[in-house]
Parts: sequence; structure tokens; C-alpha cells
Amino acid sequence: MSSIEDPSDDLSVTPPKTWATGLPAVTHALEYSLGQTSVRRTALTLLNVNQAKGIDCPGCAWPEPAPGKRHMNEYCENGAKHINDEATSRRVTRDFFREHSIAELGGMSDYWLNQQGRLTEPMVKRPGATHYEPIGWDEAIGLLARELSGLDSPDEALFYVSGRLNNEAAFLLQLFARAFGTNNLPDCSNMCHESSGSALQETLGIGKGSVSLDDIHDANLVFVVGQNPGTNHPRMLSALEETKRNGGRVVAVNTLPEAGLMRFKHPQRVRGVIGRGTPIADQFLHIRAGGDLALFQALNRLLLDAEEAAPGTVLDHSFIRSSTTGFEDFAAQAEKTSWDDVLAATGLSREEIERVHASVLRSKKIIVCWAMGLTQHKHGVPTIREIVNFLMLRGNIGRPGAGVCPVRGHSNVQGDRTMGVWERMPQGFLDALEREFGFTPPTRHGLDSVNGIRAMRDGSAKVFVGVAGNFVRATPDSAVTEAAMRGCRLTAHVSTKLNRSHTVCGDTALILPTLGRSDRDVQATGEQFITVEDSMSEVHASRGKLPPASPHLLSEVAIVSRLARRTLGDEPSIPWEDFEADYGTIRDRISRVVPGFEDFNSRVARPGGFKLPNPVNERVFRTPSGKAVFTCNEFTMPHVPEGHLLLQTLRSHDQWNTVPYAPNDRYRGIHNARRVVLVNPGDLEALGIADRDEVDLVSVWHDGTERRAENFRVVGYPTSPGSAASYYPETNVLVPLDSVADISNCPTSKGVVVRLEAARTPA
Ligand SMILES: Nc1nc2c(c(=O)[nH]1)N[C@H]1C(S)=C(S)[C@@H](COP(=O)(O)OP(=O)(O)OC[C@H]3O[C@@H](n4cnc5c(=O)[nH]c(N)nc54)[C@H](O)[C@@H]3O)O[C@H]1N2
Ligand SMILES: Nc1nc2c(c(=O)[nH]1)N[C@H]1C(S)=C(S)[C@@H](COP(=O)(O)OP(=O)(O)OC[C@H]3O[C@@H](n4cnc5c(=O)[nH]c(N)nc54)[C@H](O)[C@@H]3O)O[C@H]1N2
Ligand code: SF4
Ligand SMILES: [Mo]
Repeated sequence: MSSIEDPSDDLSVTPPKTWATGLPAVTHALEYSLGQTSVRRTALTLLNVNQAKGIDCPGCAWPEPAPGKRHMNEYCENGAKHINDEATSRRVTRDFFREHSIAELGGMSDYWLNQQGRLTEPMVKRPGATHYEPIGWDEAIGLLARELSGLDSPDEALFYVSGRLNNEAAFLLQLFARAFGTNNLPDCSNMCHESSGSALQETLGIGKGSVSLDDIHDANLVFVVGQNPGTNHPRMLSALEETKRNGGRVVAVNTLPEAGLMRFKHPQRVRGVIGRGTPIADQFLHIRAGGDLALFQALNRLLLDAEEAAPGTVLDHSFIRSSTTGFEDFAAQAEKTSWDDVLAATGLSREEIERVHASVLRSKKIIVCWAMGLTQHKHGVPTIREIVNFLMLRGNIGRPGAGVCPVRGHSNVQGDRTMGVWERMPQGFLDALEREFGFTPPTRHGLDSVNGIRAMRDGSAKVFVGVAGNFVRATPDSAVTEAAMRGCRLTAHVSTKLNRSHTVCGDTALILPTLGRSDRDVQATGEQFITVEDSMSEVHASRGKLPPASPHLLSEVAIVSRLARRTLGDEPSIPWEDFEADYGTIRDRISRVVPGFEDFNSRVARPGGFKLPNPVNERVFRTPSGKAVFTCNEFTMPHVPEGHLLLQTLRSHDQWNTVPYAPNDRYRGIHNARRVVLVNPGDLEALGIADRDEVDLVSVWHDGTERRAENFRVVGYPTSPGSAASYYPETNVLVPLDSVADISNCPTSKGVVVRLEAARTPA
């Protein structure tokens, strides 16, 4: 057995922190890094991360400052953990797979699996086998190609992508899938910012954020809604600190009083390390879960009322008239907003909302930032549409210091979409592929993640190929999803590290180990670099610096190119071999297919790369009417039956998505346990449950089915009344597959109706 053991579950609770990211953050980062690898490798990764000629941080998608403005240590505590989790010196070898059966590995925790280290050679599980065994690359790729070719229809295959994948490999993967004949390209974005994409595409004509770092620094008022930047986008706090220094204000809207929203100590400034730090939020709105739509409806109604009281002084009439449609209908709908509804949905007082309104009136330049606290609710899309209404009323779209800022998760999740990884790419993109490569891509929309699971469950999808990510832990309804995966003929994962998806196998299963961001990538024409696009549409290069984790690894580009060649045969119009040998040739193709990438190779060679144009910033809206669209959004709030709570499933401070690094959530004061549920003390009292009781979380769905996650400790915590919080992925089992956001089909990971029951089988 491996020497790595699961940390014991020994909950201790300290008061939640009221500030984020000072000296302890630096210490924690080094502690984790040195636990994974040597001082030398830690120094190599950390000196290179986010530098102009270095490695793009494999953590979140927050952008780096312009090259001249970077610190020597341009990374955060969590970025350091993410990169050294990849740069670990630990290795998973063929002996490991001989020692551990797949069933045994399936019983291990997500933590344990990840801690085993980097995957080192391709492995196969043959039909009926209990263990993975080694397989050569040629045979592995041949086997996968044969299974794909043997399908009755290309639509029986799914190609899942997670947002760490680089642009070059993502472009090749979608090219391969479409040349093979399917648009089945589900991705992690389906479970993440899909609601943002849906709302922004409809209203502004492009599903991306419109602001830059300079805009954030320059704004008079920044809203941070449904987002925990102290943990998930730590360097965003430096940007907000700058906003404050320039005289701007910050309003934070959250169901939890997150440490990073309160006060920030900059780890790269002496003042930040020893001082009291900068208060971040000027106003904190402790909102009820799912109450954000009502909040922005109330703010919009207040703006319309203020305009009526003093005509011509509040709204930006010239913008509304020249650049938008739908204002009249929106204004009529806003008439219906009732304060009773707003106060019930938000749990806020009228005075609190009026105070925000007063700040809005004082601010010429406003930005709204948001993340999963909005997108993963049933009414996430209308909520974001209402935010767009809010910004448009005073012309806060398409000018400096103002705009929409959906803060993206994975470092290249936005780039993967730009490269065509989407089951519904517009016809213009497909036409460009046809012109460039001479084949006709399929036009029928493909399957997203939720529909992909349904298809595997129903037997209409038979081969699953995952490139990066951990599909069975990222998706909802774990039991249903796992059964669906087991029903496949073949499951294959291109991965850097072991995870639970490798233990949930189809008849045949493949593990295809690959280079990570930090590994040097040398191909036939020499050393390669890859590119990524951050949350603010900056495209730049990333160059690995470390010797690869094993001599048997292939890059993602190489794996996809070889698979395509084996499946489709040699085709002069798509030179897969050249692509593998020289990634510059892929970028040449991208420059001819993807708008905004003209002259890609030379522009990305500049330090810091280049920014993709966003037509919204020229007040050009690529909607059917050519105008930005005001929308009418019905008031709605989550319905939670008596005796139940609305559970959100979120990240602790010590995890990267499905991968826990340690059982701690330092800022929230939770130590040595992950199976905890945070509940408002008032609700605990009403439910007759005591702090530290052991409970099962039981989710209830309207078809009468129940799902259970067992043995959680209750912790009294200032969650907003009626809501509870617990960590993902342990709670994914509770999210019904059919519980999705309207329009975007994003699983409602932040809105799960649960009841707490005394643990059926106490631990
Ligand atoms: N260290 C670290 N960094 C990460 C990740 C990670 O796992 N670890 N994951 C990356 C990825 S892929 C993503 S998408 C991002 C996610 O970044 P976040 O969206 O910050 O991630 P979550 O932990 O899901 O936190 C959701 C936040 O929304 C709040 N919230 C929940 N419900 C509501 C609501 O109804 N209204 C309001 N106003 N607030 C609400 C929660 O209290 C919490 O603060 O982070 C990225 N960065
Ligand atoms: N309940 C609940 N569910 C959620 C969420 C939630 O808030 N609550 N959040 C959702 C969100 S926002 C997201 S983005 C998804 C995340 O879903 P995914 O992106 O699928 O999951 P990750 O945990 O990021 O994937 C981790 C794995 O990626 C692989 N990996 C890491 N780096 C590389 C690399 O460079 N190349 C390759 N090929 N593989 C690599 C490693 O093998 C690692 O085990 O989860 C979603 N699921
Ligand atoms: S803020 Fe995000 S991208 Fe920047 S160093 Fe931290 S984890 Fe990496
Ligand atoms: Mo995400």
C-alpha cells in the first residue's frame, strides 16, 4: 500500500477570518509545494509562473498585469499550490497499478488518488479485467481509433474538455471531432459559466466579459457578486485594492461573509505583510441564496423611479436610444417589481438596497463581477440578464471603467471555447473550418455535459474521451453519472494525475498520461510553447520549464494528432503530423479560422501576447438586431419547502475543483474535515439540530426521488438564513441530473433543496 494516508477526519473549528492573503498564505503555499517536490523544482516553478517568458499559472483565469508591471512573485498562495501539485516528484508507475485493483482504487478518496503523483505511462483495462496493465502508445491509440471507427454513428462518441487544455490542443480536438462527424464536445464550462455565456450572447452578442484589468482599477464602483475571490481568484484582490486606492468603491453580495471580501493584505508589499491590510467591501450585502435577481430588479426599479423624479439626470438616454432595443418592455416589466417580493427574496432591508442605489447614482463607471454564486442557480440566466439591464440603464457598457466581468474558472476555459470546443458553435465558425480544411462539418448541435450523461445512461453514447478534467466528479448526480460511464464500451482519459474518473471504467478503459503546463515540450522541430486566453481575453504563450514527469509522456497535441490520423487516415488537407511536429503550424490555421487571431504567431511572440477584440467595447453588438437587448425577467426566487434548506456546493480554500489538497478551509475556520455542512445558527435552532451533530444530507426532487450524502458534521456559521453550504465534489451525489438552470442547462450546484436527518449510520 502507498505511504500516503487520508488525513484523519477530526473536525476543529475556529472563528472565520476577516482578512485574506497576508503572510500565512505565503507559508502555506511553500508548505504544500515542498511536501510535493524539491526546493529546486519549487524554485523553478515559482520563479517562472506568470512571467512573460514563463509558465502560465495552471490555476484560475485571472489575468496578469502588463509585463512591465509584474512583481517577481506574480502568483498567489493557491497558484503556487496548483503548479506544484502538478510539478510533484511523486509518480504513479505500472507497479502501482499491479498492486491496486480498480475496485480498490475506486474506494480511495479524491485526495488519496491525487496524492499518488503524476501518471507515467499509458495503461489499459481490458474487458473483464480487474486491473489496469501497461500498453504501448501505438496500441492504445489504435484501440481507441478502432472503437471510434466501429460506432454506428459518430454521434455515439463524446469528447469532453476541461479548461486546463491549451488552445492548440483544443483547436485540434474540435477539428478532429468535427472531421470525424460530431459536435459532441461537452466541456467543464457547461457546469461553470454556461449561464453567463447564454445571457451575454443574447443581450450583448458575445458570451465573454468586456472589461480589462485597467477598467477594474479605473471603476468608481465594482460589484463582486456570488464569488469568493480570496480563495478562487486571489490576485483579483490586488486589483480591487487598486480600485480602492484610486477612490473606487466595492459592493460585495454573498450568502457568506467571505474573508477576501472583507480585508486584504497584499503578500508582495511590506505594508501588506505587516500592516492591517486594505478593507475591500465598502458595503456587504448578506443576501439570501438565489436572491440576486430580485436585488438587481430592485436597483433597476430605483433607477427608473429616480429618472422619473428628475427626468434626464439618471439614465443614459442617448445610449439607450442609439444602441439598445427592448427598453419600453423592460421598463413596463420593472413597474411590477414589488418591495415585498424583493425583501423576501433577498433578506435585505430596504435601507441597505437604497444605500447601494445611492452609490450607483454617484458612480459614473460601474463594473459587475460574478461567478458560480449566480451561474449555478436555476434562474442564473435571467439574473445575469438583469445585471446587463442594470449596467445598460446608465450606459455602463462599452466604455472605460465599466462593463460585465464574469470571472472565469480554469486558466484556459475561455480559450477552449474560442477554439471551437462547444457543442453549438455558430455556422460562421463551421464555414471557416470548411474553407480551411475542405470538409463539411456536421451542423446538428452536439451534446453538452448533462445531455452527454443522459446519452450514456440511455445507451446512445458508447465511447467517452475526456481530455483533462475529472468528469465523474465534476458532474451532478454522481451515482447516475458513474453508472452511465460504466455502461460505455470504452472510456479514455488524457490526464496528468490519477482521479476517480479513471476508476469508473467502460468495458475497456484507457489512461493516456500527458505533459502538464510546467513540463518542457520538445517535438520533432524543437521546443514548443502553447497558448491560453484569460478571463479578460488576453492571449499569451506558456512555456514549460521542467523535465517531463516521465519519458513516456506525450503532449496533448501529440495524442490528439495521432488519434485523428489513426481514426481518419492520412488526409492531405489536414496535416496532423506537421501539427504535432510544429505547433506554429496549428496557430497558422487558427489565425485563418478564428476571428481575432490574424497573424497569431507573430503577435503571440510579443511579451504579454495580445488582447482579442471585444466588439462590445466599440458598442458593436452582434445580436440579430445589431443592438444590445434589454430583457424582461419575471421575478422568481427558489422555493424551499418548510423544514428544508437550500444547499450550495462550493470550494474550500484547499482544493482545486474535484481535487482536495488538504482537509482545511482556513479562511472559514474549518480544519481537518471536509464532510461538514455550514448552517445558520437560527435555522439550526428552528430545526432542533445542534452544532457538531452528525447528519445525512438528503436532497429531494419533484419526482419524489431522494438522494443521500452521509455523515456530515453540522457547523453553525453565518450563512444567510435558509441556506447551507458544503463542499464539492463530496456533495455532487445530491444534485439531480435534471436539476439544471433554465436555458443554459448548467447543473444547479448552488441551489439544492435538502433536509438534514440524524445520520442513519453514525460514523
Ligand atoms: N483555489 C481554487 N481556485 C479556483 C478553483 C478551485 O477549485 N480552487 N476553481 C476555479 C473554477 S473552475 C471556478 S469556476 C472558480 C469558481 O469561483 P467561485 O464562484 O468563487 O467558487 P465557489 O467556491 O463555487 O463559490 C461561490 C461563491 O458564491 C457564493 N454564493 C453562493 N450562492 C449564492 C447566491 O445565491 N448569491 C450570492 N450573491 N452568492 C452566492 C458563495 O458563498 C461563494 O462565495 O474558481 C476557480 N479558481
Ligand atoms: N457540485 C458542484 N459541482 C461542480 C462545481 C460546483 O461548484 N459544485 N463546479 C463546476 C465547475 S465550475 C467546473 S469548472 C467543473 C470542473 O471540472 P473538471 O475541469 O472536469 O475537473 P478538475 O477537478 O479541474 O480536473 C482535475 C483533473 O484534471 C487533470 N489535469 C490537470 N491538469 C491537466 C493538464 O494540464 N492536462 C490534462 N490532460 N489533464 C490535466 C488531472 O488529471 C486532474 O485530476 O466542476 C463543476 N462541478
Ligand atoms: S490568481 Fe489565479 S492565475 Fe493568478 S496566481 Fe492565483 S491561481 Fe494563478
Ligand atoms: Mo469552473
